Amino acid sequence: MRRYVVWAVNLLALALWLAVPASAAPAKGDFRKWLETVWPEAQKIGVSRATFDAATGKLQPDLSLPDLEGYTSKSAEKAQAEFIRPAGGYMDEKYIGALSAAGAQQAARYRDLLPRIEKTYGVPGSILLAIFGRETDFGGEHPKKSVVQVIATEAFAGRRKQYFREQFIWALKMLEDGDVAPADFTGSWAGAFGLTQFMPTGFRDYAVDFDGDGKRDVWNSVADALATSAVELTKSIDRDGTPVGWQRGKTWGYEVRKPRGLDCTLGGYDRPKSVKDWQKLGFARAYGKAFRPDELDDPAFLLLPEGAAGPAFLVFNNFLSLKVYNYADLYALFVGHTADRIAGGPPFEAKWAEASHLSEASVFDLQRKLVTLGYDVGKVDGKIGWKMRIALGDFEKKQKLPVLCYPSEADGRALGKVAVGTQ
Ligand SMILES: [Ca+2]
Repeated sequence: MRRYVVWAVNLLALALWLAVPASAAPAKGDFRKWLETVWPEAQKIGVSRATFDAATGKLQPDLSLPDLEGYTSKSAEKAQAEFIRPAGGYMDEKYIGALSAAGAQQAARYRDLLPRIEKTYGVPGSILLAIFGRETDFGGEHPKKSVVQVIATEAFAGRRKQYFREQFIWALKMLEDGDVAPADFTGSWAGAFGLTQFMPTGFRDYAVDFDGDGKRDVWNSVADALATSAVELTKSIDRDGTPVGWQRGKTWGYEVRKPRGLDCTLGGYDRPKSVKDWQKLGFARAYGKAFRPDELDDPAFLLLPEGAAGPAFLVFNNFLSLKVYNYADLYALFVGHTADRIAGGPPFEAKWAEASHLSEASVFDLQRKLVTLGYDVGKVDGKIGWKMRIALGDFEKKQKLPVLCYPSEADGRALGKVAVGTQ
């Protein structure tokens, strides 16, 4: 949730602002009353009344934030849908190439630090640099939103109130403990802060003082921030409760060449096979490289971001660890691939198909129709995740359509007559 493409967010904020009727704003008095309901919870974890008052005395919600409840309209939803980029767009070669070149310079700059972090936590420097580059352009970006204000606003009027309420009390605890001075407590519009972007509970659970100056400073110390990211990766737990912490010495995955006549419904996180078994099905590594002998028996998942078209990947436990950091497949893939590039690896061998320019609204519509027919599409969220791809592939097989595991016009026509109940 905490990491988004900045341009999309700016446009979205603008679109929402244009679409918001001024009368929808909650009364200021409601916010004050709401703050007092948070006080007992803050007190319980050790926040003093003085810290609470100092942080909240003049606090007002920031109603310019995107996606607040009571602040969306049809036109805003439509505007948001237009900002969905196809996979190939996310994997822009120019951006990845530039980021990797800058990452290689950072690797030279931190050639003493990065091996020490890897020795301690098992996470390679190239992975941490890819995250560092992706999140804040290696510290070049300094998002200046007030973390307390953003998080309080989200807890008061956002769509994930409970989540942000917890973040809010832990943000207050950080002020109580002197982890950060109030004026320095700045971050992104999503409430994430520091060189590699943490939330308050992430800071609570993972922050380390790796440079040994007595302070856990994820804003100014590259050592502290990257080590904290490494700790977070080693402690990843999947949504279903499975520990998927980063495994020392293992890779995240590989781009692979697909066999002719590939059954794209083999792609998914509930159908692992050993690398050996994938090889038996005809999968081989891109560029004709060999798999590592010590990984041949490891469970691997087939990832097909664009279904039967576009590149294919076999990914391991460490990919799932990256996904906990940010649940989007494309984020994890971006980080894994950029890390390989920083370490001198080649670009993607296969071309991204840029298969879909579908809006989120039309994907949402297809999802609701597939659900009506009894398919499991995962979350009905307008995104083309792995369960949605498998559901489409199964549907396409049943309808004797080309099996693409990706939305096509033929799917749209075949699903066109399915009536779904209004919500
Ligand atoms: Ca430190």
